[in-house]
Amino acid sequence: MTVDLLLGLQWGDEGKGKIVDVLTSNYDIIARFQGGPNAGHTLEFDGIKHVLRTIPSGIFHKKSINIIGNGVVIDPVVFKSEIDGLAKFNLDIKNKLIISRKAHLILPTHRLLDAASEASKGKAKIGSTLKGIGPTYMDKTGRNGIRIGDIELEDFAARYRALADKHEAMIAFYNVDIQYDLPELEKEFFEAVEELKKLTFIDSEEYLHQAQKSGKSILCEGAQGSLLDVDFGTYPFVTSSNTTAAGACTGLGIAPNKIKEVYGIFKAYTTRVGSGPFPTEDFEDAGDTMASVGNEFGSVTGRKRRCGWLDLVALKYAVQINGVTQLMMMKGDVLSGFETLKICTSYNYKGEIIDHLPYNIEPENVTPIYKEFKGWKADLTGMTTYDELPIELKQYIEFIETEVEVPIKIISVGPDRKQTITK
Ligand code: 2SA
Ligand code: MG
Repeated sequence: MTVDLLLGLQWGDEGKGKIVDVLTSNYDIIARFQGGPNAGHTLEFDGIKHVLRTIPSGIFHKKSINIIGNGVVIDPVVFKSEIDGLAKFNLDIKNKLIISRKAHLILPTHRLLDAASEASKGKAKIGSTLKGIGPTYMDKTGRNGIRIGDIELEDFAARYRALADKHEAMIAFYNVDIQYDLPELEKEFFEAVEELKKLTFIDSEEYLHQAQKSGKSILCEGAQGSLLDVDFGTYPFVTSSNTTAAGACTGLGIAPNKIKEVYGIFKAYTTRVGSGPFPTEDFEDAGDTMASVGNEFGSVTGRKRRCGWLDLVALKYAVQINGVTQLMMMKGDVLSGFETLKICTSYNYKGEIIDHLPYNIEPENVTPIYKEFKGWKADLTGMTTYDELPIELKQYIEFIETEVEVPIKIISVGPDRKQTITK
């Protein structure tokens, strides 16, 4: 029996989808534990590129069962389009994908509330993906939410109406200009709910408990990144779930002492999409080069991602909170061609040099302090072994390992499954 956990250590988009896909053949079950259609997990194989939103990244492997846990929020409309998009792959969705009855539903009015809340904030907006994530988790913790299991109840429509009516009053309260046609959105919603009903609903905590007892291996798949965690991220510029290791326990019903390996995924540099502080953000050529070479655009919203150097202060913080046991470094290939590379090793925080993440990392408080590294010219994308990598990249990797005190076990040198080097 094994339960391992994989999560992003930065602000999301570290490449989790690719690594789950690479690791999937080692696991019987892949389980998502938080987030929802704000996630965009990109997988590339056999010349195909596919973005998954709510569905776990093990769906393309013949063997694995994919679970959407209680901690996830599901929008039936997005979900239906995801299922439709998978039709051409002839996957046995009905048997390979199962959903927790305790997962919460995103209603059309949750999306509208998200838009109204963002519009009301003006310049201070969070930069939400506007998928209704925040309002849905608010209803969950406020004990007003509707869950997947409720779809099976006779009074589902009445429960829906009561909550949607309340949301409409709240939208009016925001007093912002939001245009919408609710009957049209509801038509689409209820049609999608009918499609959702064709899938398998389970009590996933019990399923996972039995799976563990019968010796099955489980990989828990995180979404977004540790710095977007509602407790430990750069609040309020965060998402509304626990993206860190503890989220896997609450989002699946897996006990903490059952988790063995914690795989921490990070990019060789840093990106962030949406608002909020980002100490190592680069506004010069380096940032632009990372964005264009790394194709740094949101896989859900298409937004350009902000780019900058690797931040070891933030990385150490994430490693510590998650108890990371193995690191995986993505997109090293994007750094090929830089004369000099930089890694932030500490912060000047209000005049004091610190190497931990303080309460407030707004730019007026924090100036990053960098160590420089010699760059390399070689194209890494065809390399298959650690030995082949340029000495300068090895020095970069080994510096990170020494500082963070966790080994880097996988180095990704391109988006395809095959472009993955094991160390
Ligand atoms: P939300 O939608 O309310 O959870 O947004 C709150 C903040 O969390 C950020 N966030 C993300 N950051 C990076 N990647 C995410 N997923 C998509 C992707 C994003 C996209 O994989 O590319 O396509 O733009 C993601 N989801 C949420 C968000 O930017 C806010 O800062
Ligand atoms: Mg993504």
